[in-house]
Amino acid sequence: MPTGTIIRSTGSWIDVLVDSSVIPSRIRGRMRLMHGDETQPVAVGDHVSILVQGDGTGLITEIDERHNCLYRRAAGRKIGKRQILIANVDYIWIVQAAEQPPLNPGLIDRLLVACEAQDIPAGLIINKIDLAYSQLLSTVKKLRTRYIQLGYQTILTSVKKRKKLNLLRSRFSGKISVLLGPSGVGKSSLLNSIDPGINVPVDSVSQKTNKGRHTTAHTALYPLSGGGSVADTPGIREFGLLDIEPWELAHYFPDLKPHLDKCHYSACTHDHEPNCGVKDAHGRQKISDARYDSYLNILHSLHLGEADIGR
Ligand SMILES: Nc1nc2c(ncn2[C@@H]2O[C@H](COP(=O)(O)OP(=O)(O)O)[C@@H](O)[C@H]2O)c(=O)[nH]1
Ligand SMILES: [Mg+2]
Ligand SMILES: [Zn+2]
Repeated sequence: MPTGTIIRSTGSWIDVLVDSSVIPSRIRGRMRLMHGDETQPVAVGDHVSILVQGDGTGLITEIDERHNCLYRRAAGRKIGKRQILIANVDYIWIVQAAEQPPLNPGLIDRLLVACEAQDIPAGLIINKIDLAYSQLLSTVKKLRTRYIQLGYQTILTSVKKRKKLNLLRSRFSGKISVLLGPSGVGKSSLLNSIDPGINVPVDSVSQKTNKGRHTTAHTALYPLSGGGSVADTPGIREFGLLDIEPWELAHYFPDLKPHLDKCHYSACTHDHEPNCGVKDAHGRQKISDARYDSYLNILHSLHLGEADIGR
């Protein structure tokens, strides 16, 4: 039975890459019911077995165990369930624009927590660096320094001026990488410009709202000509975290973690508790205000539970 990787899932069809051909597939009825806490039975990146039928379409009969996956808390009709964005990945790049749309450090930190909690290595791309002058440029550079100090690779790119695209291409090589971030930051443009074999539709940022229109509707995994593949994802507007207890959260902040053993209470949430190593380190400026604020924001949203919208 052929085995392959899911490279796109649009609702009605699931595209499975087998060797070098794409087989539009469906999932066996029985399997559709077997996904418990998850919003859907399969995700892009899943390794599957298929039966090829007379008309050339496939029937997915088996899904291999995932070695990791990135997920968020579903909103809407399936609220509270696990929405898997992608499975079996090596590296997640959180993508921001220096401007249009504006930088959102709170979202960066939230996404980094998800990557840490799911044990997936992550880095940061700040694109549209061509739009950053004087004040903004120094903000961007400070941000870069902050994340590099935390141990996250951070690359400032420009598709327009072709800055650091070769570096990015070399980072993607041989790995399964993901581009994750808000709509309009240039994820699809980056992919198109690092590999001419990829042809993702790109839309312009609306002048009125400064927000990109939704051109990328579904996650898709693109094979790279030099080996490896990159997933383009639809814009993330909110990202609700799941399966993280409040006392656990600081473990996913590399800058908070070294101070945890100085807290008096073992279940300290580093918020209101006395004798707290984290608050003490923040007071001594060992932890930046921005990161401590992000921590408190995320902590509060974990306390909100079902009412959290993930912003
Ligand atoms: N000035 C500038 N514009 C860019 C850059 N990269 C992408 N854009 C523009 O930003 C808009 C959104 O790009 P797109 O790739 O669709 O963003 P996505 O929603 O993250 O996939 C498009 O109009 C692109 O031409 C860049 O480096 N500099
Ligand atoms: Mg896009
Ligand atoms: Zn504490």
